[in-house]
Amino acid sequence: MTNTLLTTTKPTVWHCHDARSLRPLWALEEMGVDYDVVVLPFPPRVFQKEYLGINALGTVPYFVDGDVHMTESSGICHYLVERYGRDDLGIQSTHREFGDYLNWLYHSDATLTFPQTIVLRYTQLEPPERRLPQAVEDYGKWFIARLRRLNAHMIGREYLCDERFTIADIAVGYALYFGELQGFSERYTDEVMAYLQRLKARPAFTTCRDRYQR
Ligand SMILES: N[C@@H](CCC(=O)N[C@@H](CS)C(=O)NCC(=O)O)C(=O)O
Repeated sequence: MTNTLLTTTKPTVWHCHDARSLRPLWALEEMGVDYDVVVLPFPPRVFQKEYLGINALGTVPYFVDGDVHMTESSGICHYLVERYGRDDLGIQSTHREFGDYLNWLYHSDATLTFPQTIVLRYTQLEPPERRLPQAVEDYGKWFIARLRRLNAHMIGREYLCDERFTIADIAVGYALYFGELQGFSERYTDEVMAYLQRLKARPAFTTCRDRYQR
C-alpha cells in the first residue's frame, strides 16, 4: 500500500474509504493481483487539491495500469477481468448471459449509484445552508424504486449471472452496500438483503472495506 502520488508499476487505485473505488479494489482482491492503493481523504478535490493534477475530475476511483488510465469503477472491474484473463469472475461474449452481465455492470453505476450520489451531496457534501431535505427524500425514493429490476431478478438466485459470483455482483453489491450506509437497507426486499449479506461475507470485501481507511 502506498500513500504517495504515483511511484509504481503495479495496477494502482486511488481510493477513499467506502467510495466507489471499493469496486475495483474488491475485484483486485478477489483476483489475487498485486496492486497499490493511494488512500485519499473525502472529497479529495477539497482535502487533497493536488489530486486534481492526477485526475482532473477529482473523483475516485482513479486507476492506472501501465499506459491505461481509467475513472469508471464498473469499467475498471470489466477491464481487470478482460486484461488479466479472469473468466472465472466474468462472462464471455459467447455466453447466453453476456448481455445480462453487461447490463448489470452498467446498471450498477448509471442507474443505481446515480441517485445515491445526490443523496450524499445534499446530506454530507454541501454546507448546512445548502442542504436539501426534499432532494434527499426524492432521490432516496428514486433509488429504492430503481431496485425493482434487481428485486425481481434475485428471487430464487444467489448471484446475478450464471449462478456464480462475478464482477457484476461486485458492481451491484457496492450500490447496495452504499445504500445501506445511507440508511436505505430497511427498504430492501428479503432476497436483496440476503444477497447483500452474502456479498459482504466475502473475505475480499471485508479486507478492502476495513484495510483502507483514512
Ligand atoms: N461514474 C464514476 C463516478 C465516480 C465518482 O463520482 N466518485 C465519487 C465517490 S463515490 C467521488 O469521487 N465524489 C467526489 C467528488 O465528486 O468530488 C464511477 O463509477 O467511478
